[in-house]
Amino acid sequence: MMTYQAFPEGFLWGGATAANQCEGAYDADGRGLANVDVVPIGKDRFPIITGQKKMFDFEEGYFYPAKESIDFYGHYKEDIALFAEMGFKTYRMSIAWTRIFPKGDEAEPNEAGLQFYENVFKECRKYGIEPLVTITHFDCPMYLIEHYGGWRNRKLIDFYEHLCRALFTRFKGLVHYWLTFNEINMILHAPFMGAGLYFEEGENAEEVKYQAAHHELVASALATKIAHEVDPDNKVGCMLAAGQYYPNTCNPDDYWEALQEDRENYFFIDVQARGEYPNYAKKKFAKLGLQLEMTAEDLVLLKEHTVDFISFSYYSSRVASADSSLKETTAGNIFASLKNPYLKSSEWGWQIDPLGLRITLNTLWDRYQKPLFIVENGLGAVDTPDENGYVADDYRIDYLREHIKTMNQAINEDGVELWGYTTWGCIDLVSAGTGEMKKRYGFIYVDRDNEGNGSLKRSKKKSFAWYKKVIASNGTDLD
Ligand code: P53
Repeated sequence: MMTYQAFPEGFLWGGATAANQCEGAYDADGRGLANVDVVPIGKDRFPIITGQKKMFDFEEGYFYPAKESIDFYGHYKEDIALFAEMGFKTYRMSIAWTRIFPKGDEAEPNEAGLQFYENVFKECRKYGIEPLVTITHFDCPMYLIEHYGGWRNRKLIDFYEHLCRALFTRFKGLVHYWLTFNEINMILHAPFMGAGLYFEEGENAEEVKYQAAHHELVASALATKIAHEVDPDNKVGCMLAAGQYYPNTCNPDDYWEALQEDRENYFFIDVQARGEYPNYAKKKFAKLGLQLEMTAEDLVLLKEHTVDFISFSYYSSRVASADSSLKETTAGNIFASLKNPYLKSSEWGWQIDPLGLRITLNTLWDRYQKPLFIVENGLGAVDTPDENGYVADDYRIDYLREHIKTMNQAINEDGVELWGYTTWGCIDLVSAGTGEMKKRYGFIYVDRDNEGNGSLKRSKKKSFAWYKKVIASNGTDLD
């Protein structure tokens, strides 16, 4: 057996999920409808999540996987017991906004919704699992989209503030780690899923997206302020869909292109971590002629309430080129990029690059000097259970092992400060990008298919025992 240097004491090992991808029970106990409920599986999904096709309610002839999902709502005790069996130190999950405020603009929260999350957090605490809570993971109440236009409207800041106050006061002492917006840069790539944005004919989509982004950035700063006021022990993080861009060649034009692409994503974190709009962004807005409304108070809020830590998802690195005639892109990813010939791909065409994680960790650390948290990483793959329902997912173990190795090097050889690691979809759940169940990430198999058939029975995959050992050895035993 090869042993590796240990991770720092208290390192937060765990797994991650999101409400809309696992809870189901979309209309239980007063819950309202959200954007993430009305995105079906199939060919219309992409135009809908990107805000080009309008679907504001369930329609005939479509299947909506989030309605039932894996019914975490009805299985949370069983599922958390399994996480505890693996030795999770933390569990990253998200709040369904519409369980707390079904329409989004009510004066009082829905008690049944608050009670559900209180039960979940208490269940975690029973096993010594620290909840890490994403306040919004792609969800926005449909009512706010239909009546206010989603995050393009400044009023959303108030509704979000209201949500945050309800959560911070009710869960004081039960939750200490909060993330304000999942993958905040997703607003540029999947604006309906990211921020409830739908574009009317002839609209300046860039302007709408950056105005909505400004509202989210201000809301994030406000949430940070309130979280600290309510409980000084609260730690608030931002969340980036990360993955370094590489230049396609050493041609300086390609390097410049890669830098520009990286900035498009880092822009959000630059504001959340440093507290101001970077010059390159101001110049870009001016060049594009974007008219963005920002108040003097907004800028003060941004400056005074930067995040405590930086969290991110990492699945792959990306490639940029100045040569626009190059067309060979990676398939199946909202962040389509050029293909990297040095890397292998997953069954969904996502390129696998463990060293890219070390590079991304170092870049973020060099840029911000704030503690980091990897809150998503993993391999989406087809699992085929044997006659006993067992999945021997060595491919997933290999993927995770190689990423944990470079994470270890980033900490122990490069000195990056990393608080924790939560693998994506620790229990199989619905894919955000495609709506499939077939694209599985979990240590726990869930019997359900793309059409919604299946018993929902949970069973442990081979990776379950493996991850348990990794956590028990604090990362020294990866065999
Ligand atoms: P799925 C694309 C690229 C990077 C992160 O994705 C992404 C996406 C969305 O497809 O989203 C995050 O399920 C997101 C999760 C999502 C996960 O990556 O498409 O935060 O909600 O499930 C994996 O395989």
